[in-house]
Amino acid sequence: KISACIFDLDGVVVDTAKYHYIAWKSLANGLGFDFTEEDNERLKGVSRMRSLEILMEIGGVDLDEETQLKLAAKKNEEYLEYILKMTPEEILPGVKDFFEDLKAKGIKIALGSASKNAMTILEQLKLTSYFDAIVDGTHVSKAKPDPEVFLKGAELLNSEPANCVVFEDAEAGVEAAINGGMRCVGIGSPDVLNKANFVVPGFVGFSMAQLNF
Ligand code: B16
Ligand code: MG
Repeated sequence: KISACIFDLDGVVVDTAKYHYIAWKSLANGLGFDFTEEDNERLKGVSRMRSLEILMEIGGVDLDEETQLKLAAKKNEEYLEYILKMTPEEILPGVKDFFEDLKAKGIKIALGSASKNAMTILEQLKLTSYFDAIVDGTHVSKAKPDPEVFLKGAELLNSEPANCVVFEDAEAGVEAAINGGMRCVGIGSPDVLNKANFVVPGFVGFSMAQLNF
Protein backbone atom coordinates (compact mmCIF):
# COMPACT_ATOMS: atom_id res chain seq x y z
CA LYS A 1 0.00 0.00 0.00
CA ILE A 2 1.59 3.26 -1.14
CA SER A 3 1.57 5.83 1.68
CA ALA A 4 4.02 8.42 0.36
CA CYS A 5 5.39 9.91 -2.86
CA ILE A 6 8.83 11.52 -2.88
CA PHE A 7 9.69 13.97 -5.64
CA ASP A 8 12.98 15.07 -7.06
CA LEU A 9 12.83 18.79 -7.94
CA ASP A 10 14.85 19.68 -11.04
CA GLY A 11 13.52 17.79 -14.06
CA VAL A 12 10.44 16.47 -12.23
CA VAL A 13 8.59 19.45 -10.74
CA VAL A 14 10.33 22.22 -12.68
CA ASP A 15 12.99 22.63 -15.36
CA THR A 16 15.73 24.49 -13.51
CA ALA A 17 18.36 22.71 -15.64
CA LYS A 18 18.07 25.50 -18.23
CA TYR A 19 19.11 28.09 -15.63
CA HIS A 20 21.90 25.90 -14.28
CA TYR A 21 23.06 25.63 -17.89
CA ILE A 22 23.22 29.39 -18.48
CA ALA A 23 25.16 29.92 -15.25
CA TRP A 24 27.62 27.04 -15.80
CA LYS A 25 28.16 28.11 -19.41
CA SER A 26 29.06 31.65 -18.45
CA LEU A 27 31.50 30.29 -15.85
CA ALA A 28 33.07 27.98 -18.45
CA ASN A 29 33.31 30.80 -21.01
CA GLY A 30 34.99 32.96 -18.37
CA LEU A 31 37.55 30.20 -17.91
CA GLY A 32 38.12 30.11 -21.68
CA PHE A 33 36.24 27.06 -22.90
CA ASP A 34 32.79 26.17 -24.23
CA PHE A 35 30.09 24.24 -22.44
CA THR A 36 27.30 22.65 -24.49
CA GLU A 37 23.77 21.56 -23.63
CA GLU A 38 24.96 18.01 -24.05
CA ASP A 39 27.67 18.64 -21.43
CA ASN A 40 24.94 20.00 -19.16
CA GLU A 41 23.17 16.63 -19.22
CA ARG A 42 26.03 15.26 -17.14
CA LEU A 43 25.26 17.70 -14.32
CA LYS A 44 21.63 16.68 -13.80
CA GLY A 45 21.00 15.46 -10.28
CA VAL A 46 24.67 16.02 -9.40
CA SER A 47 25.70 18.27 -6.47
CA ARG A 48 27.08 21.77 -7.04
CA MET A 49 30.72 20.96 -6.18
CA ARG A 50 30.68 17.70 -8.15
CA SER A 51 29.18 19.63 -11.08
CA LEU A 52 32.14 22.01 -10.98
CA GLU A 53 34.55 19.06 -10.99
CA ILE A 54 32.85 17.69 -14.12
CA LEU A 55 33.00 21.14 -15.72
CA MET A 56 36.75 21.36 -14.98
CA GLU A 57 37.20 17.93 -16.55
CA ILE A 58 35.36 19.08 -19.68
CA GLY A 59 37.53 22.20 -19.96
CA GLY A 60 40.72 20.37 -19.01
CA VAL A 61 41.45 22.87 -16.24
CA ASP A 62 42.77 22.31 -12.75
CA LEU A 63 41.87 24.72 -9.95
CA ASP A 64 42.78 24.78 -6.27
CA GLU A 65 40.09 24.24 -3.67
CA GLU A 66 39.77 27.90 -2.69
CA THR A 67 39.21 28.93 -6.31
CA GLN A 68 36.68 26.13 -6.74
CA LEU A 69 34.64 27.35 -3.78
CA LYS A 70 34.79 30.92 -5.09
CA LEU A 71 33.67 29.91 -8.58
CA ALA A 72 30.87 27.69 -7.27
CA ALA A 73 29.59 30.64 -5.23
CA LYS A 74 29.80 32.90 -8.27
CA LYS A 75 27.89 30.38 -10.39
CA ASN A 76 25.22 30.15 -7.71
CA GLU A 77 24.83 33.94 -7.60
CA GLU A 78 24.10 34.04 -11.31
CA TYR A 79 21.80 31.01 -11.04
CA LEU A 80 19.86 32.71 -8.23
CA GLU A 81 19.20 35.75 -10.41
CA TYR A 82 17.15 33.48 -12.69
CA ILE A 83 15.56 31.48 -9.88
CA LEU A 84 14.29 34.62 -8.18
CA LYS A 85 12.42 35.54 -11.36
CA MET A 86 10.60 32.20 -11.57
CA THR A 87 6.80 32.09 -11.34
CA PRO A 88 4.23 29.30 -10.71
CA GLU A 89 3.72 29.15 -14.49
CA GLU A 90 7.01 27.27 -14.68
CA ILE A 91 5.68 24.27 -12.74
CA LEU A 92 5.86 21.39 -15.23
CA PRO A 93 2.54 20.37 -16.84
CA GLY A 94 0.33 18.04 -14.80
CA VAL A 95 2.36 18.30 -11.59
CA LYS A 96 -0.13 20.34 -9.60
CA ASP A 97 -3.11 18.19 -10.58
CA PHE A 98 -1.11 15.14 -9.56
CA PHE A 99 -0.32 16.70 -6.16
CA GLU A 100 -4.02 17.49 -5.66
CA ASP A 101 -4.91 13.90 -6.54
CA LEU A 102 -2.39 12.56 -3.98
CA LYS A 103 -3.81 14.87 -1.30
CA ALA A 104 -7.34 13.64 -2.08
CA LYS A 105 -6.13 10.04 -1.73
CA GLY A 106 -4.39 10.74 1.60
CA ILE A 107 -0.95 10.00 0.17
CA LYS A 108 1.85 12.09 1.72
CA ILE A 109 4.18 14.23 -0.38
CA ALA A 110 7.90 14.79 0.22
CA LEU A 111 10.74 16.49 -1.63
CA GLY A 112 14.06 14.68 -2.15
CA SER A 113 16.39 17.05 -3.99
CA ALA A 114 20.15 17.56 -4.22
CA SER A 115 19.67 21.31 -4.53
CA LYS A 116 20.62 23.74 -1.78
CA ASN A 117 18.23 26.23 -3.38
CA ALA A 118 15.18 23.95 -3.16
CA MET A 119 13.32 26.04 -0.55
CA THR A 120 13.75 29.21 -2.62
CA ILE A 121 12.49 27.44 -5.74
CA LEU A 122 9.41 25.96 -4.01
CA GLU A 123 8.58 29.41 -2.61
CA GLN A 124 8.88 30.99 -6.07
CA LEU A 125 6.56 28.31 -7.47
CA LYS A 126 4.17 28.69 -4.51
CA LEU A 127 4.36 24.95 -3.88
CA THR A 128 5.83 24.82 -0.36
CA SER A 129 2.50 24.11 1.34
CA TYR A 130 1.95 20.93 -0.70
CA PHE A 131 4.91 19.22 0.95
CA ASP A 132 4.57 17.25 4.17
CA ALA A 133 8.36 16.92 4.33
CA ILE A 134 11.27 18.62 2.56
CA VAL A 135 14.73 17.09 2.29
CA ASP A 136 17.26 18.97 0.14
CA GLY A 137 20.98 19.50 -0.40
CA THR A 138 21.30 21.29 2.93
CA HIS A 139 20.16 18.20 4.87
CA VAL A 140 22.24 15.40 3.38
CA SER A 141 25.89 14.44 3.36
CA LYS A 142 25.76 11.64 0.78
CA ALA A 143 24.79 12.33 -2.82
CA LYS A 144 22.53 10.21 -5.02
CA PRO A 145 22.89 7.25 -5.87
CA ASP A 146 23.19 7.01 -2.09
CA PRO A 147 19.59 6.72 -0.83
CA GLU A 148 20.08 9.12 2.13
CA VAL A 149 17.92 11.93 0.73
CA PHE A 150 14.94 9.63 0.09
CA LEU A 151 15.32 7.61 3.30
CA LYS A 152 15.24 10.85 5.31
CA GLY A 153 12.06 11.85 3.51
CA ALA A 154 10.42 8.48 4.25
CA GLU A 155 11.44 8.73 7.89
CA LEU A 156 9.97 12.24 8.26
CA LEU A 157 6.70 10.91 6.85
CA ASN A 158 6.78 7.80 9.07
CA SER A 159 6.56 5.67 5.93
CA GLU A 160 8.34 2.39 5.28
CA PRO A 161 10.58 2.60 2.18
CA ALA A 162 8.59 -0.27 0.65
CA ASN A 163 5.47 1.93 0.80
CA CYS A 164 7.13 4.90 -0.93
CA VAL A 165 7.27 5.80 -4.62
CA VAL A 166 10.06 8.10 -5.83
CA PHE A 167 9.71 10.28 -8.95
CA GLU A 168 13.08 10.94 -10.61
CA ASP A 169 14.49 12.21 -13.92
CA ALA A 170 18.17 11.34 -13.37
CA GLU A 171 19.80 7.94 -13.51
CA ALA A 172 21.63 8.45 -10.20
CA GLY A 173 18.31 9.39 -8.60
CA VAL A 174 16.58 6.26 -9.87
CA GLU A 175 19.46 4.21 -8.44
CA ALA A 176 19.17 6.05 -5.12
CA ALA A 177 15.48 5.12 -4.87
CA ILE A 178 16.12 1.46 -5.70
CA ASN A 179 19.09 1.38 -3.28
CA GLY A 180 16.73 2.65 -0.58
CA GLY A 181 14.26 -0.18 -1.18
CA MET A 182 11.69 2.10 -2.80
CA ARG A 183 9.80 1.86 -6.05
CA CYS A 184 10.68 4.44 -8.69
CA VAL A 185 8.80 6.14 -11.48
CA GLY A 186 11.21 7.60 -14.04
CA ILE A 187 10.23 10.90 -15.63
CA GLY A 188 11.77 11.00 -19.09
CA SER A 189 12.99 8.41 -21.53
CA PRO A 190 12.94 4.63 -20.84
CA ASP A 191 16.35 4.28 -22.55
CA VAL A 192 18.06 6.39 -19.90
CA LEU A 193 15.89 5.40 -16.95
CA ASN A 194 15.86 1.65 -17.56
CA LYS A 195 16.34 0.86 -13.86
CA ALA A 196 13.04 2.51 -12.91
CA ASN A 197 9.98 0.34 -12.26
CA PHE A 198 7.82 2.47 -14.53
CA VAL A 199 8.68 5.33 -16.90
CA VAL A 200 6.45 8.17 -18.11
CA PRO A 201 7.37 11.23 -20.19
CA GLY A 202 5.63 13.57 -17.71
CA PHE A 203 2.66 13.96 -15.41
CA VAL A 204 0.00 14.94 -17.95
CA GLY A 205 -2.59 12.16 -17.97
CA PHE A 206 -0.71 10.20 -15.32
CA SER A 207 -2.37 8.89 -12.17
CA MET A 208 -1.41 6.48 -9.39
CA ALA A 209 -3.97 4.01 -10.80
CA GLN A 210 -1.56 3.31 -13.67
CA LEU A 211 1.04 1.85 -11.33
CA ASN A 212 0.67 -1.89 -11.23
CA PHE A 213 3.50 -2.62 -8.82
P1 B16 B 1 22.26 23.65 -6.22
P2 B16 B 1 17.62 17.82 -8.17
C1 B16 B 1 19.91 19.10 -8.66
O1 B16 B 1 18.54 19.14 -8.38
C2 B16 B 1 20.14 19.50 -10.10
O2 B16 B 1 19.61 18.53 -10.98
C3 B16 B 1 21.62 19.61 -10.37
O3 B16 B 1 21.85 20.00 -11.70
C4 B16 B 1 22.24 20.62 -9.39
O4 B16 B 1 23.64 20.71 -9.58
C5 B16 B 1 21.94 20.16 -7.96
O5 B16 B 1 20.53 20.05 -7.79
C6 B16 B 1 22.49 21.11 -6.91
O6 B16 B 1 21.84 22.32 -7.03
O7 B16 B 1 23.46 24.24 -6.88
O8 B16 B 1 21.02 24.50 -6.34
O9 B16 B 1 22.52 23.24 -4.79
O10 B16 B 1 17.43 17.21 -9.54
O11 B16 B 1 18.28 16.89 -7.19
O12 B16 B 1 16.33 18.41 -7.63
MG1 MG C 1 16.46 15.89 -11.10
